[in-house]
Amino acid sequence: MTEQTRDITIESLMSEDRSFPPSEAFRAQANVSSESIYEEAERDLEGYWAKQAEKLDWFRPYDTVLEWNAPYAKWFIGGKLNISYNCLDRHVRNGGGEKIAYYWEAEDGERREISFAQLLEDVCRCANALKELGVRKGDRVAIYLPMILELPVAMLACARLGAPHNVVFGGFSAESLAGRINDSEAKILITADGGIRKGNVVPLKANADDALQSTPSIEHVLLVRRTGEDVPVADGRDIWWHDLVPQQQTECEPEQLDSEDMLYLLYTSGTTAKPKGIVHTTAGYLLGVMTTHEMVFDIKSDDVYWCAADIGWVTGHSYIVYGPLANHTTGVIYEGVPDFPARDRWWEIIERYKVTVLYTAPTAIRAHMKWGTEHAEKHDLSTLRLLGSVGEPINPEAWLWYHKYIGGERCPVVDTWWQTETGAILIAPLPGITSLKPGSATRPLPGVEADVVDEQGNSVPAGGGGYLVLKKPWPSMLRGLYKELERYEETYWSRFPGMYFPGDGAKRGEDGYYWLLGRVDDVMNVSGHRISTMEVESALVSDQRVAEAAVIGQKNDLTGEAIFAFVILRGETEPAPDLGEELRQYVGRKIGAIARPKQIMFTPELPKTRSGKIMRRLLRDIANDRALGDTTTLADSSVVETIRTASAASKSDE
Ligand code: 7RM
Repeated sequence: MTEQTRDITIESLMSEDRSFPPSEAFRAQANVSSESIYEEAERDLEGYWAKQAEKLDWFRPYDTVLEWNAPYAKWFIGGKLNISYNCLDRHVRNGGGEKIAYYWEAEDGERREISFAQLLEDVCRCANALKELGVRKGDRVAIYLPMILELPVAMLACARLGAPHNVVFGGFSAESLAGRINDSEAKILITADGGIRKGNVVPLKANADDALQSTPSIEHVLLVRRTGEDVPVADGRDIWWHDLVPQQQTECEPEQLDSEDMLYLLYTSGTTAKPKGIVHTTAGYLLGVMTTHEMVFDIKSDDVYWCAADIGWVTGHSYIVYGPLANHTTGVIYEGVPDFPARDRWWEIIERYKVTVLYTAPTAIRAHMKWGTEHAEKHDLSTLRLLGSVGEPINPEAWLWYHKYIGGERCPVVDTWWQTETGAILIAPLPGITSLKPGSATRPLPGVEADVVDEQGNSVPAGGGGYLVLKKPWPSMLRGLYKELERYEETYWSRFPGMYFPGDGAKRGEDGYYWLLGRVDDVMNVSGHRISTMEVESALVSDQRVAEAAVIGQKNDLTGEAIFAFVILRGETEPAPDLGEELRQYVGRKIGAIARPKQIMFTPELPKTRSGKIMRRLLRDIANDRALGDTTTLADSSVVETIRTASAASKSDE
C-alpha cells in the first residue's frame, strides 16, 4: 500500500443544506407517491423486479428471476422477448400507432415527425434490408451515423433481428471507428455521406473509408444520404440506403430472443487503455431503462420528452431510444449544437414542441449560464414540468440556475447518477417523494443497494467521503466486457471483493443522501489529504464571475500534489492576477485552507470529451509538463494547444 492511502477516505469539505421538498401538486400526480416502494424492494428484491417485469411483453414467460454467481448475473432466465416489439409493435397493437414517437429537427431547421406506426414500418424495412445483406441473429452491426432518424431505426432493426449493434459516436475518428469495428468483428457498417455540425459537414463516409482500409470483417456498408455531396461508393460493398431499404416489406417477424441475448455493445474510452466493450443484454436492460424512465422522469402519456444527449452515448441509447419508446413516450431529437444559429436554439425547440421534460448535462447547463438568461427569457418555457441532469456532478450553483431560469422554480431537478456499465439510472430522486438538495443525486433507487466504503471496504460513517460501491446485482448491469472476462473482474470487482466498484468517489450524509465526488482517479493528494477535484471546482464556480473550473493535482516536492485550477470566466469578466488571488482566498474561506488552489490559470476553454466530461488527465499532463496521453476522445483538439500556450506564457511571467 502506498503512503497515499494512509488517509483512507476522501475528505469531504462542502456542505449544502438547501432543500426542496416536492410540491403538494407534484406529489399528488406523481407516478411514485409512496415511500413504501423502497421497503418493498428491500424486503424482496427478486419479487420487486418480478413485479416490474410484468410491464414487459414476453413471448415466453421466464422461469427464474435471478441467478447470481458473483460477478456474473443472469436475469429472467428462460424468458423470450424482443425489444423492438416492446418499443413499437405492442403500442401499435394497443391502438397507439398514431402517436408521435419523435419530433426530429436538424440544425438547418429541417423538420420531420414520425409516429410509432411509421417507425415500426421503417424498422421492419431496415431489418429486412439487413437480412438481405446477410445479417443473422448474433452478427454484430456497426453504426456510425449522425443524429438522424435512421439511427434509432437502425438500432431497433438490429434489436428486431437479435444482431447486437455497436454504435460509434459520429464525432469519433477513423481510427476509433476501425478499432471498435475490429474488436466487435462487425459484419456490416451503417453510415452516412456526412453529418452536419455548426453549419459544416462532418465527413463520415471519408472517415469510414479510412477505417475500412483495416476492417476485414465488414462485408457491406449501408450508406444513408444525408448531406448530398459526392462520396465514393465501392462497387459491391457499399449500398445506398435509399436503393435498398424503402422497397422492403413493412413487416418483419421479430426474433424471439432469450432474456440474456446480447442487445448491444458500446465502447467506453478508458482513461489511457484500450476502450472497453460494455455488453448489455435484453430483458434486464429493457426493464432497467423502462422503469427508471417512468419513475425518475415521472413520465405521463402526454409528455413531450427531450433528452439532449447524443444517441452515440449511453444516455442516448437508454433515454432517447429504448426507455422512452418502451414507455410509448413522444420524444424530441435535435441534430445540432445549442448555439446554432443562435444561443436560444434550445429554448426555441422547447417552445415549439411544448417540451415538458428536459434531460441534459451540467456542462451544457454551465454553457447556458455563461451565455446569460436573456436567451431563455425570449421563449415560453412554461410547458416544462421536470428537469434532469446527468454525466457529471452538478454543482449547486448550476442546479439552482437550472431550477430558477429554466424550470421557473416549479420543476423538480432530478440529478441522475449512472454509467454506461450500469445501463440505467441507479441513484436519483423519485420526484414525487424525494426532497431535492442541489448537488446531490439523493438516494439509490428502489432495489439498488449502494454504500460508501473506505480503502478496506468498510462502510464510512455518515458525513464521510469514500468510494461508491454497489452491493447487489441489478437487472440492467453490464454482463461483462466483450471478449475480456478477466478485465471485467479486474476493473469492477477486484478492488472491493464482492462489490461492484464504479470508480467514483462519494459521500453520504446523515440523511442517507449521496453526493458524488467525481472519478477517484481525479482525487488529489495534498499533504496526505485526499481532496476531490469536484469540491474545489464547485467552490470556484459558486463565485458569480466564474463560468467553469477544472482542478487537478500538480506534482509538488513539498506537499506531494498542489492544487492547480483552470478557470473560465463569465463573459463580462476580464482575467487579472488580483482576481486569481481573490478566488484562491475565496476557496480557502469557503471549504478550507487545505483546498485553496496553489495556482489559478484563466483559460478560454477546457478539454472535454464529446459527451461533455472534462478531461482532467490532459490538464494534468499540461500542468506537469508531460507529453499528452491519448487525445482521440477529445471534442476539440485545438483546445489543449490553446491551454498549453497560455500555460507556457503564464510560466514565463512568474
Ligand atoms: C450516464 C453517463 C459515467 C460516469 C460516472 C460518473 C459520471 C454520471 C453523474 C456522474 C456525478 C451524476 N455514463 N456521472 N452521472 N457524476 N453525478 N449525476 O454519464 O459512462 O459516460 O459516464 O460519469 O463519474 O462514473 S458514462
